[in-house]
Amino acid sequence: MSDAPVTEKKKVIFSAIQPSGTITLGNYLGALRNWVSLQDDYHCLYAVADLHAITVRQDPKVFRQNILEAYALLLACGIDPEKSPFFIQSHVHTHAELAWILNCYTQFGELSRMTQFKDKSQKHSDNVNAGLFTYPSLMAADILLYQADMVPVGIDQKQHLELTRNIAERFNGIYGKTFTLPEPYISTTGAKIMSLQDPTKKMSKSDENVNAWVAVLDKPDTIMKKFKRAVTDSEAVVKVGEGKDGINNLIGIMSTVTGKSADAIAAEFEGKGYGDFKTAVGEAVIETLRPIQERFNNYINNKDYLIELYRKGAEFALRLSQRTLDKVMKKVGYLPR
Ligand code: ATP
Ligand code: LTN
Repeated sequence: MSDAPVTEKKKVIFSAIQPSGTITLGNYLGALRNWVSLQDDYHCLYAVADLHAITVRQDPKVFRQNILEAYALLLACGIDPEKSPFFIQSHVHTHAELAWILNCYTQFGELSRMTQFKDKSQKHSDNVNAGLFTYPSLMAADILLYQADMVPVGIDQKQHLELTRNIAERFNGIYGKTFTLPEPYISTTGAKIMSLQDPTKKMSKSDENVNAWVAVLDKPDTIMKKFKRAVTDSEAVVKVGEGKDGINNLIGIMSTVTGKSADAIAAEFEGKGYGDFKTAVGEAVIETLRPIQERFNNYINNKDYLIELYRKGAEFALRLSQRTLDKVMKKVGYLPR
């Protein structure tokens, strides 16, 4: 529990994740793990960002299942809906409404500079749609609707958060204080887990090479195989170093899951080969994910319970976010309903 004085108002945290396929170890260590640990000390709200996910084409049947699985998996990771309202973005209509308004306070030039837009429009060059371009205004709406103070994300989302602040400042500048300016919350370990096959690139669930990522729901022997195949270097020394991206990444993963420092890990594996080290990392990851996988299997087989939870979450989120939307609409000059 927080040791902050009881009179001090708890800060608000908001974050979301796209249900665009398997949730990876990168998502877990970079973002989800922090979502869980922040729940006691802050007012947290979390969402499955399914509106964002259709910026890339989705098969309806698979998509429906992915949304439910993402919801169940986040619960399994430790999101506690009693403490943190937890909902599905498309169930709360204020998100799309505020996103439209914020689009009109976001510049074309700002959106053009977003690295994620540049990367994704290259990757999906046959479908560079307007949603992919205005993705950050919807993300800004998600955050600003709840007057969030902090947003736990991996480092790749920092640029979107800076844009969110700029949009909020611009709006506040024109209409007076309306939005809280959010800060990114990026942990020092696990903020950027790299691909196991090309450790100069981030581990990404949309990577076509399945050996590049570990899914939170991968079976133990699959996880072990993927770690054993991880690309390293020819030096055979377990120690952080320049030009050792593969080993640096494995040490980073080991350190994040065990809480040991990189130096302690290097000392433990001094004189041992990469084979031993990879096996140890694989085992540590398997043990971290095992209880999550067990809980996931329980949740996903209890659909009625999931529906009850996400409905409650959406009701709460709508009530809270409507206050901000009403305020915004009044300031812009819309007539009251
Ligand atoms: P995609 O591969 O489709 O871009 P993604 O794996 O990046 O998807 P998102 O839903 O965009 O997944 O991200 C969810 C959260 O996980 C974000 O906070 C993001 O910063 C974090 N995250 C994603 N990949 C990593 C990674 N490799 N290391 C650390 N954090 C990550
Ligand atoms: N763009 C984010 C997912 C996301 C998000 C948000 C994260 C959508 N809305 C609001 C934090 C706050 C991503 O991780 N790719």
